[in-house]
Amino acid sequence: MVYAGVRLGIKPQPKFCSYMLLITLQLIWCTIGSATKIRGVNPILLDRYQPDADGMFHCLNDSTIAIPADRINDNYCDCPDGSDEPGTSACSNSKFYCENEGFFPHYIPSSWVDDGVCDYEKCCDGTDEPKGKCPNRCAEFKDKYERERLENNGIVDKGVEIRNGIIAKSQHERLQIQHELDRLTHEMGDLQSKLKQLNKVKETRNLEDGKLINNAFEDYERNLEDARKVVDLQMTQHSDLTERVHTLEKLLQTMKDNYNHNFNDPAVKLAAHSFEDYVANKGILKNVNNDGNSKVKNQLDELHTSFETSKDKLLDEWQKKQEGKKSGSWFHFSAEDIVDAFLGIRSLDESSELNKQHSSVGPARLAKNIEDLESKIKECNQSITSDKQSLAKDYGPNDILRSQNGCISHQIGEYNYRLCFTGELSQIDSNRHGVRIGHFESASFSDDGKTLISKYSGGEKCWNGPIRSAEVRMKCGLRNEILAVSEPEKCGYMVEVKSPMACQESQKY
Ligand code: MAN
Repeated sequence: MVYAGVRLGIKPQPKFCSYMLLITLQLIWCTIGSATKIRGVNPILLDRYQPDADGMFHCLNDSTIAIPADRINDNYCDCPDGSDEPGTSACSNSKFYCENEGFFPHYIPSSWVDDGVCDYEKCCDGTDEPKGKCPNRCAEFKDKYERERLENNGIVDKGVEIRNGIIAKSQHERLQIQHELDRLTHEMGDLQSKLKQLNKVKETRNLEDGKLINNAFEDYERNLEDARKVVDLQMTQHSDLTERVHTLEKLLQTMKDNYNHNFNDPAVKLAAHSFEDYVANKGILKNVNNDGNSKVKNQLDELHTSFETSKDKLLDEWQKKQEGKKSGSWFHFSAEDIVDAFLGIRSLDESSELNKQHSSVGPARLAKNIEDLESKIKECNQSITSDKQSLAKDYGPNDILRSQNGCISHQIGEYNYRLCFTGELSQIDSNRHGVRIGHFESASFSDDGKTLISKYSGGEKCWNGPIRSAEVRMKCGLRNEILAVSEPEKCGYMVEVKSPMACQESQKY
């Protein structure tokens, strides 16, 4: 069936004079402009529907198939591609073009044509049904569309403004973390070099302590040896004298016992009486006993041995302490340092300089200062690691979510869903029992730029199922709100959210 019943076969006549040609072309133009409109055909394809010199139409997808032009839209399907029936429902594979003048044109499946239903969603001009059945509503649709468009663009404009503010805040926070990281890295350098200095002071002091132990014992040993020599000499002299006294006493005793009284020798008599007095006052040596001397000698020997043992023990302990410190400490001197320190070349010189600086600090204070420094370094290290992790984290395009540490929640059915944008997403039941759906992981825009998708993973394991996770799909809106939550797969959730974070200029139309 031919729409409007008008069809003209027109062929330009190239050999006419130019005036006639101009008039003819104008006529032809007018004729094509009005007469060749064919129901269901997109105007850009109209020339393909003009009959050839023999009055034939060639199927669009196969020009070898030709049918008389009056069989276009005759409600009988001739072309395999259905192109001969654009304005009827005769061919199931044909498409009907709704021009929707003043609004957006659309194609609809040919089966919708003349089926008694006004398909206004696609065909606001009502041309999919016979004339008079569906009044043209394109103006009304256009108005509605315009209102929605303006509203959308207004929201996007404001949303983009809010989003820019959020981005600025996030970037400011990023900058602050970067500055803090720089400061901590600098501080770390200082702390480490201070610790190195203090450890060197301690090391040197320990080395010197070791020497002092040796020196102290050397002195003791030398003194002990000298004392022993003196005692030995004294004892020898003492034994000798005792021996001599004993001999003399025995001689005098013999003299006293055996002298002849009849000789009346006054010198002998006096000597005998003096000896008697001497014995009466002091007694005489019964036998020579040197036990006391050997006791003193033994005690000196014991003292020497105990000094030796103590010295060895002390040196052993000191040695162990030194080794324990070297292996237990996270900070290591280079082999060169240690050798130099032992040889007393470089490090000892440096250290004595350092020692001077720290000379007023006692060993306990020094140990405490080292301990404090080590714990500061540990803390500093932890902060550096956490700042680095934070800077490396994916907070979405322009780092937008970095500053978004707030939460929103919404009751849907039996559950209350709580979304902390850069934290946890959880599902709380009516008994206030919460289940963690996931932690914020990363965010990015969908390919069409209309949705900001943030992912939450590592939630609690589902009974007989996977570990919970979710996708939060944010669309442009002026404030953060949860619209809907669904569970398309068991324990795999989808949360629909409105947020200015999802607004982009490209969403305007
Ligand atoms: C809870 C909720 C549901 C989930 C089931 C799985 O009831 O977390 O969302 O589907 O557990 O057992």
